[in-house]
Amino acid sequence: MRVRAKLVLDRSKKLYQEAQKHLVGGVNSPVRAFKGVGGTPIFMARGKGAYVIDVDGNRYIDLVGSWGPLILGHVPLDVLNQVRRVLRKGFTFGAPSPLESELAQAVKKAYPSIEKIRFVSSGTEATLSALRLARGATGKKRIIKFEGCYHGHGDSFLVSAGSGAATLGLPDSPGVPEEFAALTINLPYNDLHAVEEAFKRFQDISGVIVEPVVGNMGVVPPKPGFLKGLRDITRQHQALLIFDEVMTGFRVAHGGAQELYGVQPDLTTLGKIIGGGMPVGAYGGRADLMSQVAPEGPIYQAGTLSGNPVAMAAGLATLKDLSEPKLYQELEEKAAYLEEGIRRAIQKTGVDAVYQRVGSMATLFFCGHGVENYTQAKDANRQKYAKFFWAMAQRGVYLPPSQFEAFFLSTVLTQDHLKKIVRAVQESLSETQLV
Ligand code: HOZ
Repeated sequence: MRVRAKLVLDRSKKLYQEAQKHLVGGVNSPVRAFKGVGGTPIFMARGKGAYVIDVDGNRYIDLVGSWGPLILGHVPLDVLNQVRRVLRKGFTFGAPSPLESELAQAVKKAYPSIEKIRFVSSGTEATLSALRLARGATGKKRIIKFEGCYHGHGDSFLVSAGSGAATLGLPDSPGVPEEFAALTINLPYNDLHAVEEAFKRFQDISGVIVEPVVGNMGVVPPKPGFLKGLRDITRQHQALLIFDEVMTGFRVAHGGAQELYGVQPDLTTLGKIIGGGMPVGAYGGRADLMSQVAPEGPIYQAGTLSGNPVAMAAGLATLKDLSEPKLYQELEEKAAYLEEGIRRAIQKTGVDAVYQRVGSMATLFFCGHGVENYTQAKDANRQKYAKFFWAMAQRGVYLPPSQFEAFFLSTVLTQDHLKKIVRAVQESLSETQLV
């Protein structure tokens, strides 16, 4: 693997200095400030296929993929063409347009639990709206979430939250009134007993929201029976089960985690891939629930840019490409090849690390044990991850700048890319060992 003598980031440094004068922390989303790995945030100039190229001209194999949406890599031709086609006709109408139903049908076909859907503009908007619906439909106030799961930045979810909140050590944000936080019951992931106990204790639980495979404390799979157990308990207590599949939707399988694990939730939230790189979110589920949303029902939610043709076109073109039957099998093979290489590298170097993967999402945790919940995730050595991150960047591989985020693989990774990544991991782990 060619190691750059020194990763030159002069332009990134200049741009970051300037950005800090105008943008909060120089960024528009906290993890991008690189507090999790130190150093200067890398400013990106463009992406092409499996690569992302920074403003100093350094080229990296991209394992972030804009945090998940870019499953087809950067600027896939089919998506570009569809976006170009609609752009000429108008960016947004604030009125119904034909592609909304087409995308709805494409999503419903892959997610039988979704009988009706509402498009919004971000994952955060989707989870907030799903929670309002759960409360409105059940007439109950409380919600169960799991420590280290991240469901966007809504008040009810910023309690023991993962992702950037975990990276910055701000899992409970100031500004969330304690009266709101009190309605969120936080439990350890993968702990069904805790869920049963909570339902015994509180009679007013509207639902359980869960990342069916966690991506936001790093990748943590559900233990066998966990999701099915949540399904049974919520049914028993007339509470709703909400799968937050913003990350896992069209990612861990075409039909998401609900297909992979064979558990049907009442409501699902989606985002990322269904917008093909454009800002999008969605919530959907049982028709009797969704029909309680305005204008069919009284539960209010609206959005100026919801269902805009550009996002719908990008999403549709992406889902069309993803409907190719062999694609997920091939992606799985690539991800498995990478996993094997990384596991070998861990063995060879003797570094205390574990690689956890579900489909094309994965995390290399720098700790000597498997991770099943947030307490265990927090054991990971973040200094080592930071060292590893920069060693990989030096070797032309761009990783998430935080231990508590996921690697996302894309379909355009070739055998050659994968070999390069494995070699970079082997060398970077050796360097990391010296920390
Ligand atoms: N919280 C996002 C990933 N889990 C990061 C979003 C971003 O910085 O773009």
